[in-house]
Amino acid sequence: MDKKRIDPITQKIIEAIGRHEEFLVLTHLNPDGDAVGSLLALGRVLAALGKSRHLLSPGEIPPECRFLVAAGEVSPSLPSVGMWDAVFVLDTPCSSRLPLSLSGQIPPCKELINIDHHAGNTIEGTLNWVDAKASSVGQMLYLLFEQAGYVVSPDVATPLYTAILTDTGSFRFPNTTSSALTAAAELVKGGADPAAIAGRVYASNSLRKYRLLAEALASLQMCCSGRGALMWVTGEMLRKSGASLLDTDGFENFPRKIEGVEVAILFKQKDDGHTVKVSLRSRTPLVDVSRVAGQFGGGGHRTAAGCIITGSKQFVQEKVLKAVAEELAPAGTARNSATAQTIPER
Ligand SMILES: [Mn+2]
Repeated sequence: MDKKRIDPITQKIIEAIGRHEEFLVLTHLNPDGDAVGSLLALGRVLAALGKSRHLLSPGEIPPECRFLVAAGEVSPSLPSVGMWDAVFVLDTPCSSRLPLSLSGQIPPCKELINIDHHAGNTIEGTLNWVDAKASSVGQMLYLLFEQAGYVVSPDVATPLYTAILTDTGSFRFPNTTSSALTAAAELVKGGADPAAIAGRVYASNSLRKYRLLAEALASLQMCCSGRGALMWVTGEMLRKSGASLLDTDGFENFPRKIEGVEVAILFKQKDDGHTVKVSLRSRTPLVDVSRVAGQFGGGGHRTAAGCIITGSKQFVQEKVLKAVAEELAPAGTARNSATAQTIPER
């Protein structure tokens, strides 16, 4: 990447930051490391620039990201501001993924700045920077700060590094590009400590999570003629282990890591026993699981997508397996995909 080239959209965002004073920063509900890391990093840069900023809580912060958040740094409520100067929406592909406290509405603002790496982003900002080739919004913000000449301090480098680390699945997913690694390396220079961050991110499990995992692993099975694998988390397992659906983060990696598996499916039944959240992962963009999720009103990326289906366990499993089998056909198309286009995972 040519560092001297100033991208017109990032230039416009830098100018918008310069001309406004009062910012609201939003990210998606059920936040992940990219959402939390990006929210905090942008908030801290705005603070360092002497700007007034409000970081709205996107909901419960997942355990692996809690170490990033300072007390009182994100707020569950929105102050009564008639008109914000600018609202940033980060890592959020559509308004239905906005924090629940907003009821799907972005508060009135002079400027809406949409920064995302989901290809199908439908947020209509006054400024839209959507880069589906970026590993994470954390990587995009790194570029923005770098182009603006902001000095990245360790308290900004740490959440940005965490964002890239988690959205690339610890630098293992197909979105682990040289620019993602370059950004990560520069953030390490800026004070992010990879070993310390990994220690916090990957050692944050609760005992109830392992109890739930033990139950769920017993349901693991192959499907789609050995090209798929599936796993269930049922309402009964949640009750038995005392865990919640928040504790299922990373469970999709178990079916996903079985040799020869091209599509991994994690079914998560809500406590009501009637609704199932389905997480789909594909090993390669040549098998497009967002198309499968789309059939049931969901969506996502080609290699990581999800949907919610109402119905019994058996009903939901049959529907999804049929759709996955259709996506997998013709046999063999997903193999030898070294030349496939890289698509961000999350
Ligand atoms: Mn992301």
